Amino acid sequence: MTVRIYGVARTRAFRALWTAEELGIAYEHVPIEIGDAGARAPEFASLNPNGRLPFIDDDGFGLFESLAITLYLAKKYSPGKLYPGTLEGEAKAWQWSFWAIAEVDRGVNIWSLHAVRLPPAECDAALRDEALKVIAAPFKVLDAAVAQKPYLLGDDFTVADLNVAAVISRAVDMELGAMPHLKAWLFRCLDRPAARLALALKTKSDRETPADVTRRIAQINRL
Ligand SMILES: N[C@@H](CCC(=O)N[C@@H](CS)C(=O)NCC(=O)O)C(=O)O
Repeated sequence: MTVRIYGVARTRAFRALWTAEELGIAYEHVPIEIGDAGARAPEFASLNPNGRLPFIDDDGFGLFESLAITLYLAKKYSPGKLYPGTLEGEAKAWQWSFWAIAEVDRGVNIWSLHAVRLPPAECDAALRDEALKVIAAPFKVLDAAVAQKPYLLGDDFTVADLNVAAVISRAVDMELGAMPHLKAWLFRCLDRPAARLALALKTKSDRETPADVTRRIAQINRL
């Protein structure tokens, strides 16, 4: 039985791909694009009626929302290891996951589009600066959280780290000198063999994304 992961690696599908690599499970990557020719095509409506990426099909069980997917896979395939084994550990993994989505996901995406991914002439400096302002306070919180320990929950890498590091993975291109603990932690997470494999897919897919698709990403997602 194979988990099918839908979505080009450039998208939030990266989060699911990294998790699958971390778990060492057999999976099939279906690198469909955003939009009408991909995730919004009628055949995918039952898997994700939102028409967004990623979603998975685990032996007939469909799931959308990237961090619900990573938490589900970690709990199913690595309880007590990648997925914390205690109630409190589980709650902390949820805490950091919801935090990442609510506090930094959109800001990092806006920054990355208007600092790195759009053609330079189309980058909006005001949007980029506003995004940096929005993420400044939560980034300080994260910096403090990993100042005294290697990972968010303590000595071991867990799905809490994977989720937060995956959400802010594009922050590797930011100037992070003022947040040395966050920077060291982020690079530690992204240097894991499983992360490197998933990042290679993402980098390849970034390179293969034409400028008009990047423009569409900014438009569709109002970034
Ligand atoms: N909260 C969702 C967001 C999903 C999302 O916005 N995905 C983007 C790609 S990274 C997408 O599919 N955008 C195209 C669209 O909305 O049509 C998650 O984390 O899975």
